[in-house]
Amino acid sequence: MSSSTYAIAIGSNRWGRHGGPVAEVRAAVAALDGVRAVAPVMASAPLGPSLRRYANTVAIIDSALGPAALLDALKAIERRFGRRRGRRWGSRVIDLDIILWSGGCWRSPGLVVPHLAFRERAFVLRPLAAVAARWRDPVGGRTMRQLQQMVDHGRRRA
Ligand code: A4P
Ligand code: MG
Repeated sequence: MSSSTYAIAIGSNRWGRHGGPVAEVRAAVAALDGVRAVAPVMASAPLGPSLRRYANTVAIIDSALGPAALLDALKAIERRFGRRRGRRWGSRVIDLDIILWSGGCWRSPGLVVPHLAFRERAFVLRPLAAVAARWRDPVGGRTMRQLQQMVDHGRRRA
């Protein structure tokens, strides 16, 4: 039974056993259950101290799991892909973040949904708007299209 829909952000900026970052991102999409839509894989400059460019996408999935159980499943995929715990924002083979949940807001130890930083991140909002343009942020009520335009507009003015 599928009871929830989620938007999952996927990022990679290291080679892994599947290949380069784009191949790792595609392999992570293939490892997810219940995929309904996948945005184009997009390249972006790293935000933070890492120097390696990222491949990013967003997948929309249906799942019977609640947010905490889904995070456990995503972390299991990260481990399978050989992700090592290291410096925050360090290079990584795969990073899977829960951005949105159809149930709205969630907060428990180790998990906050919507993801706290996604509204400032073009590398999340561009692919997200490509597959969920009309999904509304439960905090503030803006659509993903609006948030993406705000981030792109801010960047042009900066
Ligand atoms: N956590 C809390 N809320 C969530 C959520 N909604 N989804 C907790 C997933 N995890 C959530 O994350 C740290 C902890 O956050 C998790 O254990 C979980 O309990 P992590 O993935 O283990 O560590 P991290 O990735 O180093 O930290 P974080 O904060 O996830 O890093 P970010 O913010 O994801 O940044 N530049 C480009 N261009 N593209 C990128 O994809 N990614 C990052 C990583 C930096 N720069 C980037 C990109
Ligand atoms: Mg993460």
